[in-house]
Amino acid sequence: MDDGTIAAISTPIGEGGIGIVRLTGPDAIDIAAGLFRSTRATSLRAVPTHTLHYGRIAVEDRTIDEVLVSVMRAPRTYTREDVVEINCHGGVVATRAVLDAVLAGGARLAERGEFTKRAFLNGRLSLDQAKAVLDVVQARTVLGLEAAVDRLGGRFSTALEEVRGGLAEILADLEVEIDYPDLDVEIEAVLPRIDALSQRVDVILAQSEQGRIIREGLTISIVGRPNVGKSTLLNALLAEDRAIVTPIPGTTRDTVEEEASLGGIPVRFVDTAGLRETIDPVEAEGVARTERAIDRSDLVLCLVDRSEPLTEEDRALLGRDWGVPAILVVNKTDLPNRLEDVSLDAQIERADVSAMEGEGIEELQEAILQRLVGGELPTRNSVLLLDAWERDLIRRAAESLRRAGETARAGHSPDMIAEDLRIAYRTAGELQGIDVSESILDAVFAKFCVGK
Ligand SMILES: Nc1nc2c(ncn2[C@@H]2O[C@H](COP(=O)(O)OP(=O)(O)OP(=O)(O)O)[C@@H](O)[C@H]2O)c(=O)[nH]1
Ligand SMILES: [Mg+2]
Repeated sequence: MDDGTIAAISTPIGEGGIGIVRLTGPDAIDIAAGLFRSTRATSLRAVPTHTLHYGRIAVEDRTIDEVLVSVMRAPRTYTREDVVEINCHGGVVATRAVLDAVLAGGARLAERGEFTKRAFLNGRLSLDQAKAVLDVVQARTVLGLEAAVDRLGGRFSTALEEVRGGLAEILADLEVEIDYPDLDVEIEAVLPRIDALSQRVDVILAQSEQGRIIREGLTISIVGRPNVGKSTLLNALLAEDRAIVTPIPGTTRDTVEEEASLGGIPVRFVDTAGLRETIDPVEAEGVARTERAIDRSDLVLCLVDRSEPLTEEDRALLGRDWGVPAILVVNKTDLPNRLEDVSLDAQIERADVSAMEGEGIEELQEAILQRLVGGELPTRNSVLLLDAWERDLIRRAAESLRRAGETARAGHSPDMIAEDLRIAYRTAGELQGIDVSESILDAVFAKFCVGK
């Protein structure tokens, strides 16, 4: 590992209240001290740890910015190295100039996630926790944030530790049986223990599936012929005046997307251009985009207007196979019903709303959740945020445990039972970050932004 001193701007690029240049490494304090000027006599090199100092950053006699500098000495820091944070006035130019001065002073520009990577390599964070840091930063809903904070607190590693510990105990008993068959260890007694662990891992797997939804979110498209009220419905679902609404058919030309939290799940609602045959090239492109939006949706809201009889276009939509769950939304309940008595029910679920008046919107939201997560709303305790690699390993561990249970039930030898248990044990170890390869580490930290 390159353990020189690194620096980066840790706040978002742009104008803000403050901009922070962060340094970590053996020369962090030295470099900052060389640039720091204050009316006090003490140098930053001599100040106590975890203290804040007011002054200026200057190169030779040219002042770059007025700053507050915090000095934190190893090991009680994020990276376990010496850390200095220079709080600048928020402008882009000033913050960049301070960073340039720090780099000229001997620091190297940090790579993505390098601060957190050092925290991991120096034993301050487990790999699991380092990943949780990323989830905290990228949380899209309050629930996502809570789940990430729980992971940071060690919820996943504790669960893994229990599983791995349980496996080690069973394996130890089986080894005795293998080595000393005469001792006659009760194989039957091992089976319920394997089953209990197997169930435990299945729960982790189910929780990670809910976690996947929380992390990645869901996409819902609102489709229908022109003028049925799609944009009005988008605005009602978002409780915000997001899309343009007019009485003119063909108002929405491009897809309009906005994210909202639905029961803690980040949901991206896509309002689309009304589906119809058209010769207008702009509208035609809009219709093509609608089709692409449908393709990447987890659910489709298929809208009709009840104040007019169904048109051919409506019927075509209603007869369509969406390939994903769909809900028929009958809009404009505030107007008289002119839909002839067609069997709208078919197989498709129905919700009646007045998007304009906000009537029936809550019921629609419930119907959506019912379709997407079976009404089982994810809660803080029911979600585990894992990435695809981790979910895959958990799936494999679950599979090995199931096989071990079957082998034991079939009365096979302790040797054969132990084989599958060993696989599960190794998999759990891999998940705990024991023996992770450099390439996996790089992949993890490359997802971070520079300065984190
Ligand atoms: N009375 C009543 N009018 C509605 C309702 N929802 C939408 N409208 C009206 O219907 C017209 C069309 O609404 P939009 O939301 O623009 O319809 P759209 O489906 O997005 O139309 P395009 O973008 O052209 O495809 C507007 O005049 C809305 O005010 C409703 O629930 N009740
Ligand atoms: Mg519209």
